[in-house]
Amino acid sequence: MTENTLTIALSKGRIFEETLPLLAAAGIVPSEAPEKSRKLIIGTNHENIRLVIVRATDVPTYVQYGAADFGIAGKDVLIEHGGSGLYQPLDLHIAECRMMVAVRKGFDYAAASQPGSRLRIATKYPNIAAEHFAGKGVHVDIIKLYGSMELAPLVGLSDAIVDLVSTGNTLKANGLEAVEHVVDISSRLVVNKAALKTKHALLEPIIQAFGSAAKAGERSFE
Ligand code: PRT
Ligand code: MG
Repeated sequence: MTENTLTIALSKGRIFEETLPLLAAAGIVPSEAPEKSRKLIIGTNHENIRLVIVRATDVPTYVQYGAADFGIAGKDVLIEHGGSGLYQPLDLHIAECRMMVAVRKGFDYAAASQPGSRLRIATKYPNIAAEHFAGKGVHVDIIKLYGSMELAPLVGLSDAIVDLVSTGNTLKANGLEAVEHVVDISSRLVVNKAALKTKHALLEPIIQAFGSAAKAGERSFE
């Protein structure tokens, strides 16, 4: 791509939905909704700005390698990925949730998580989980899963899970309960470090507009 074009990496679903108002604040309107289209590259009302629709966990990779100039990714994804090659100027306060430890209702987590004890943890977030339990002095066997973590304690795959919780409905529907807070999660703007220099004139007003819109959104929840 040339220096006067911009490629933005976004995932479908909640991040796309919650990013639309931020894009609008920067004067950018996608020409179609990714939910309704099978296209992976979506144009906008600006001839030189396009969106690429990727898996949430792939957003940092596209931005790191410069295949996208910037993108929006959850802090969960960014901690697991590591921040290399990425400039993270803004917390956008969208797609907010909490990373929690959860267990089957009735499981005595307090007793099972004493320093020196050993737990089996199923999670999509092995790095975050390992660091959390290392900090508590608890030994863990981590079982990496790619989805539906809630099933693992129900069928004896693990003692506990480390997963994201927003309403708590998924845990409740599966007879699980959150027993420990790991980290608060929200989505961040991530910018390719080289693009920040070579495309500064194009990027700066968008970063400014996202920043103001994110702050305004934050105030409206107070
Ligand atoms: O779904 P897919 O496998 O394609 O990818 P993904 O799950 O990584 O993407 P997506 O779009 O579901 O999530 C994108 C980002 O949204 C995540 O990286 C988080 O930063 C953020 N986010 C905010 C959430 C949630 N809230 C959330 N509740 N991501 C996932 N969940 C899941 C959670 O894992 C659990 O299964 O929703 C379920 C719990 O929700 P409640 O409301 O029942 O508590
Ligand atoms: Mg999902």
